[in-house]
Order: sequence, then structure tokens, then C-alpha cells
Amino acid sequence: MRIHPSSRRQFLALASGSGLTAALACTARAPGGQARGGGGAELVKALPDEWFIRHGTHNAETRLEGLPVGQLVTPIDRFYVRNHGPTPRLSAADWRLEIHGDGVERPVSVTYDQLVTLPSVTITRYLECAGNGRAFFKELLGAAVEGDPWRDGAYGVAKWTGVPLATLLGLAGLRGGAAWVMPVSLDGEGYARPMPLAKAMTGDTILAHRMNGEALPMDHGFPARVVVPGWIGAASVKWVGALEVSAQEPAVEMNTEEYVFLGADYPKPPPVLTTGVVKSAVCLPWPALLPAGRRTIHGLAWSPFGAIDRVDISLDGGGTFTRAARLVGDNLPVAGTWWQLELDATPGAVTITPRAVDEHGHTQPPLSQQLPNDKGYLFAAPVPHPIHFV
Ligand SMILES: Nc1nc2c(c(=O)[nH]1)N[C@H]1C(S)=C(S)[C@@H](COP(=O)(O)O)O[C@H]1N2
Ligand SMILES: [Mo]
Repeated sequence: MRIHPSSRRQFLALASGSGLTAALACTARAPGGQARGGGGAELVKALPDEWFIRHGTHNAETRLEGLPVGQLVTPIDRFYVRNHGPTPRLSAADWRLEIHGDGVERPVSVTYDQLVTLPSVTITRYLECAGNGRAFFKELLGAAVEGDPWRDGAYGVAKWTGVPLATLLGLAGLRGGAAWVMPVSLDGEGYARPMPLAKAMTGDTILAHRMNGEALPMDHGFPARVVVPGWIGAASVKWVGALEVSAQEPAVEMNTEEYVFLGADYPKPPPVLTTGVVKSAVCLPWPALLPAGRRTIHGLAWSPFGAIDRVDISLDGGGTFTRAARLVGDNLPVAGTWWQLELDATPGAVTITPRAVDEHGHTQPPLSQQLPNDKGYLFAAPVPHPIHFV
């Protein structure tokens, strides 16, 4: 790739004046300024128990009850981490993005300095793991599924800054037969997952290098990660080192064995997961213990298709939805919204079951229609959240 020398100098001057160098120096440091990640720790950022539920050595679920109420963008230090292995420590100076494959006219190699000076966009979008809600297959349906029992905290919203994949692919030039784009990671697993060219060319599918205004943190994919809005988190490949463009769909573990619907109710070959599902959550501990009286209950709701239209509330475990929550703060497409419910609570046990409806009328299916699948992906039904008022 060539960037015109004078404009490149200009861009670099801009970048160095923007505090980027300072931001880069900070990414491997925990909030207290203490260096993390040495001594064999698999993740870089601090994961205090009051903010996270740990699943194994390299996955951390956000405790939604610890989030700042009404603030849609999740702070980086609270954002869930889902890794298939330890976080790789990559250096921006050595990093290259290779754009290649039988679908491009000429392979190109992009440096970090070049990436951050290409025209970028900033978008607010959520990421959610396909396994978010997996615990409810067992808890609510009695179905045995494989995998970590995430409840509702494998969800986070960030302000992502990056270069549209369309721009990057344009540098290499697409051949007539190009049909698939596969971001490939530089992590120890060579994690990769393809998407159809049309999804890659959508304006908000980007190679992000900043998150909430900071250089991308190590655990979230430094130096660069793909963000594929509306799709399961697994599509948003971290630590990207290559974009492989091909005529044929590549067959890799992440679209043949993982992130596919397996089970008695599904055909073979198994359908590949793409778009997420409409969801809602009560932001309280499991179970919650609260003083009786007038209480404001807070929650979140999100849709992979657009903004949220409303959140209905059931106080009888999801049988009838008799209340409506009030939406609070930003309500952004493919990001989500906070909601709240005023409740006059008498002592005793209740459940609060939210059900989101988005601006296009997409909603959450009743529990009776929620099919299990072997790996416990895409739990979509409304979830009764137990609360004990004392
Ligand atoms: N290289 C790589 N990319 C990855 C993963 C991974 O393990 N390795 N996990 C994926 C999954 S399953 C999810 S849900 C999201 C999680 O992103 P986060 O850790 O930034 O929240 O990253 C995706 N990208
Ligand atoms: Mo995931």
C-alpha cells in the first residue's frame, strides 16, 4: 500500500499530537497504574470480583449491577472479555495487516501508523457473546448444554473508532469473484471466522483501533480488531493480522464446529450463526436482595436490528406482561438502552421479567418457543430475575 508521502506526514503529525502515544503506553496498565499481565496472567486488565464473574482463566462476565446506571457506553474496565486463549501481547511497531487471497487484485500490507491515519469512523455498537444466557437453557428449560454458564453479562457497548473494511479492501482491489472476507487473528490459536463480502462492505463493519476514545486495550484486540455490528461477538475477531478475501467460503473451526447450531432440532451441515437476538436484562445480582418499599429497578435492552421501541414487564414469571418500563438515556440502534421500573414492593419473593421490542417489531420469543442447541447459543427468551424483598 502507498500513502502519498506528504499527506502521510500530515496524518502522522496529527496522530502524534492527539495523545495517541500516551494512550499506547497505558494499555498494559491496570487502573491503579500497576503493570499487569506479567507472571503468566492470561488477561491483561484487572478483573476485580465486584465487577466480574470469572469463567475459567481467560473469560470474564460483566456484573451488570455494577454498571453506571443510565450510561449506555460500557467503561473499558467493566467490559466483558471472551478469549479462546490468553491475550497475546502484540507490538504496534511490528504489526502488519495483510490483505490478500484469490479475491484481491494485489495483496497489500498496512502498518499501524498507516491504519490509524486512514479515514476512520466512530460508531457506538454492542458486542454480545453467542453464549450469553447459556445458563438459562439449564436453569429455565432443564436442557444440558456444553460451555460456560454465562448469564447476561457477556454484553457491552463501546464507541469504536476504525477504518471501514470496505476502505481497506478497496486498497487491495476486489476481483469479480470475491465473495468472502475472513479476518485472521495473530493470537496463539489463529482464530478466524469468515463473513460474506456484503457484510464486510457494510459501512459500519470496521477494523477498530480505538475503543471509547483510547487505543484498543490488549484484551479487546490491540492493535486492531474487527467489529461486525449486529452479529454474534465471535465474528468480531481480535488481534487481526490479515483479511483473507476468497471466492469460496473458507471452512474453519469457528464456522464448522463452533458458533453453529448443533442438536436434534437442527439440520446437517449445521447452520452457521450470524445475527444476534433481541435481549433484555435486569441489572441486579442473582438473586437480588432488596429492602421492601418504593424501589426503582434498572435494566438494559438491546437489538441487533435497530433501536429499542419498548420494554414490557411481567411480574408473574413471564405469563402476562402488564407493565411498561421507562426508557432512560441514549437509545441507540445496535447498541441498546437503559430502562427503569418503579415498584411498590412488599416483603417476599418476586420475579421481574423484561421483554424488549425493537423499532422494527422484533421481540423476544416466549420460553415455550426457545429451542435448545447443544452448545447453548443465542438464548433469546425473556428471563425471570428473582428478587427477594425484605
Ligand atoms: N482472536 C480472537 N478473536 C475473538 C475471540 C477470540 O477468542 N480470539 N473471541 C470472540 C468472541 S467469542 C467474542 S464474544 C468477542 C469478545 O470480545 P471482547 O473480549 O472484546 O468482549 O471476541 C471475539 N473475537
Ligand atoms: Mo463469544
